[in-house]
Amino acid sequence: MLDTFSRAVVSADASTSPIGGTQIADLKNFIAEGNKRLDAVNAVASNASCCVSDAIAGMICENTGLIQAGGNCYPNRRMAACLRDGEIILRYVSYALLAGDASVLDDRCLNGLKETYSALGVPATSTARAVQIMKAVCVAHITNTNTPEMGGSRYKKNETTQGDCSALAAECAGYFDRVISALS
Ligand SMILES: CCC1=C(C)/C(=C/C2=NC(=C\c3[nH]c(/C=C4\NC(=O)[C@H](C)[C@H]4CC)c(C)c3CCC(=O)O)/C(CCC(=O)O)=C2C)NC1=O
Repeated sequence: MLDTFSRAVVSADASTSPIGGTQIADLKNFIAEGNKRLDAVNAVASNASCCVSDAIAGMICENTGLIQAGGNCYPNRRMAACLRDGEIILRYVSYALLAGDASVLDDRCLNGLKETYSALGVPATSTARAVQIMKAVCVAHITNTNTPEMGGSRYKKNETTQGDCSALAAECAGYFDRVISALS
């Protein structure tokens, strides 16, 4: 797996060039925004169980056939596997966000997942829907725009310094999009 720093080294080495001015500027920015990034990772990780259960519940609400005989979340053994997969995906997205690089997500989570799912009959469109909901939840938590209306009884505001986290929210959204495109 790579992070922002090792990625800069690999790219430079591939063209046998030294680390140049623009890479240094990018790395400088990565360091300068480091505390923001840690807050964003914390916003995702500390709301993980709420995020996963909300996404899987939402997916099932929209398609109750999933929990009826013949559905891929039936019986409870499959429901548990689905919740666990939601947690796994969210965990690897949070690692990618910490590293500033998607390789950990690609190599350790997404590699071969589409094939596993099609072999087991796990429906890709339903998985994509759950991932979309997790994306919306995480973007709201990173930008601290989650509302009591959407959070219900589990509403919790993150205690962070206010600032512009739109770039980190977009980066995180991109990792979720990567999951969806790897499965479709
Ligand atoms: C390291 C990374 C990693 C990943 C990503 C992973 C995924 C993964 N999910 C699996 C199963 C599964 N995954 C699901 C998931 C779902 N079913 C649905 O209807 C929903 C759409 C969806 C939840 C969102 C289900 C139900 C199974 C069990 C399928 C079965 O046994 O019939 C399996 C087969 C083995 C098992 O049941 O544990 C793997 C390998 N395992 C890993 O170690």
